[in-house]
Amino acid sequence: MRVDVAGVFKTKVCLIGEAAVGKTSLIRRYVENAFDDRYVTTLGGKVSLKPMWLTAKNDPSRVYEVQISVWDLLGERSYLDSIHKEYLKGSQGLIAVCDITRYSSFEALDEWISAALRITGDVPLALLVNKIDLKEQIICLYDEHEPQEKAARYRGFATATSAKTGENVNAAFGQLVTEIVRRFAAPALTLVFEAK
Ligand code: G3D
Ligand code: MG
Repeated sequence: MRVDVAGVFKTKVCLIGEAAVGKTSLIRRYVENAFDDRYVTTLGGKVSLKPMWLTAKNDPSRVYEVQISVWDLLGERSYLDSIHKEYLKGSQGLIAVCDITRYSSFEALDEWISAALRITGDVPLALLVNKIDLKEQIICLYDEHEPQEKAARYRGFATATSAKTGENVNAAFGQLVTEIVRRFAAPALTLVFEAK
């Protein structure tokens, strides 16, 4: 089968959420497929690039290349009004991250998400409950439907991830980017993503 790259889409995705929830680790896992236990505080915005390919479901010979720039932000809410505004501008998708071991980081996401959406406008959203590898070690678990309910309020989806094991990381980024392409570039297409 001949596969044509029918188009190249460029898109910007920003990660938001409290400090130490795993934003930088998720990006490393997604972009480099690596996990580093050394704590590296993000001192500014860092941009990582990752290509992805989407195939039209009804016509697998049509392949779309998506160039994603993933922006890593400071984990401080107090920066939301100043520094983050510049980073969030032009973002076509948001990844809101919380930590399964810290319920407060989940509660804080309402503030993060609504502030970010004010800057980006209505864009697709992924809510990631990260550090799912620690699920067995904690007592206070999230109510099963809570993340999905919160995400739905912003017309997004929720999923559990682990930057440490890689569980669901590619799938979450893939689903978000698929929705971005569907919303902004190819609304008539049904697309399935292939992680490469
Ligand atoms: P941030 O960018 O949101 O501030 P980091 O968060 O990516 O810097 O991660 C903060 C801490 O959480 C780091 O550990 C990191 O290794 C850890 N971490 C990130 N993702 C996961 C995960 O999925 N599972 C587990 N078990 N740990 C994770 P330290 O110990 O350096 O604070
Ligand atoms: Mg960081």
